[in-house]
Amino acid sequence: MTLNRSRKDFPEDFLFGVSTSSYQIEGHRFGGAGSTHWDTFSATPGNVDRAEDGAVACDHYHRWPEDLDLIRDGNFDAYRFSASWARVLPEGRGAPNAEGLDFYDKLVDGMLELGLKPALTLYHWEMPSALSDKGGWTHPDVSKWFADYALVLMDRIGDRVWSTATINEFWCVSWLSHFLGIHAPGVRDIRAASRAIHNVLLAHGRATQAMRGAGHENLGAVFNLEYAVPVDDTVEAAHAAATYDAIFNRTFLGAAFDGTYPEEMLAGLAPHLPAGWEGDMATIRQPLDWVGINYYTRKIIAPVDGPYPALEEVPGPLPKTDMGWEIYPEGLSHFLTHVARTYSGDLPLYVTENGMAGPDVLRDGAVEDTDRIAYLDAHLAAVQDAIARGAPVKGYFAWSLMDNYEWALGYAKRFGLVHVDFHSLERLPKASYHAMARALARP
Ligand code: IFM
Repeated sequence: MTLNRSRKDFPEDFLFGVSTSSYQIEGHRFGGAGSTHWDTFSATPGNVDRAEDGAVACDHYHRWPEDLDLIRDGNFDAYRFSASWARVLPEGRGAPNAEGLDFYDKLVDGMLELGLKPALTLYHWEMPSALSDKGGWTHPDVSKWFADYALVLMDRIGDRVWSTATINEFWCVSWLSHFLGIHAPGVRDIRAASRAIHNVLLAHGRATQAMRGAGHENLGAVFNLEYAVPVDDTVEAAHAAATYDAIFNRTFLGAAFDGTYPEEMLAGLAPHLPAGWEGDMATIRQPLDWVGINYYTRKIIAPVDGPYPALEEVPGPLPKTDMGWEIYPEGLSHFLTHVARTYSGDLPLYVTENGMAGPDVLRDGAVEDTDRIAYLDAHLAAVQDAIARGAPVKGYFAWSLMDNYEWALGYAKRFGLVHVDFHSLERLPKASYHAMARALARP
């Protein structure tokens, strides 16, 4: 099976890449990295399926040359990777881990040698345990600690990375992890969640300011967006969906681009925000060079009786991925046009993550993941649609290069274009990888 579109259907300078993140692939036990809140969260029974952790993951720490070759041979232009705060600064502050800095240095040089653009993310969820012990994202000083970490890492590799994102997925860092308690640190508390929301945004602002001051360029941030659909046409359902949209999407986009929080978010969270939060909004709202959008699905939202936010997700009718997420490519073209019109204007937009977990089967030495090819094709068509409607979309990164640690769901959910055998750690390109490689081949 092939994709119905190829590189020639996109603008000349359009970039294609793949994404990964440090804890999900590197093997955190290697190379002197400090403990992170994912190490302790996963060691607590009931938090992660089969209590799996990222200690070995895909062993990218040792196998990175092979992984970069796969990216080059897939005809991709760029590699979106992340650095682990706890690998760079095992205690979160203070003395850097020389081996950790050397690792990212070699990795970036390795990408450049293969002609791949290094697209760095500073935080894809490895809060060092030493800082987590102090309250992590709820601590009033966490934004300063993060800005300091950003400068330590950028001082080493900032001269060679192509782009830098501060935070991956503000909503996951704050709401999913401190209100829903599904991700580390597994807190379920509205006050902690409100503080985490504000502090992770402030961390983005301060780090951006600090990096800009040090002369670093091409700075952005990555927002995960979900399309909220009211369950029916009642006023209550419309309000519930608007509240979901506010908490998931508009809180972070509004703060980063306009320096404001939406009314539906303040209605529930204002009493819990840190005192004097209004004074931080100008710092949060930093000029950016590009915007990253991670998009996977839509959610059907129903009102419920109960405390704020008084809503729940209900199953929808569309075909679903192995995550149980409905496949709704229209949401991607909606967000690409909506974000440009409402928030970011002419700034380049990148789809920094998009992909699906599938029921992949390795048979006779091959994985025929035709459902993934169809998913990628439909979402690339949505990108084309957004471009045709004037959205300045400049690139698309598939999630993910290879199967990896899917957080609280462990290793069972496979998002990769490349299959990983988690016993032998052998990599095997799936049909989707070959389809992308054919589509992206240059004449
Ligand atoms: O695996 C995650 C990634 O770490 C962040 N974005 C969503 C992906 C799939 O759940």
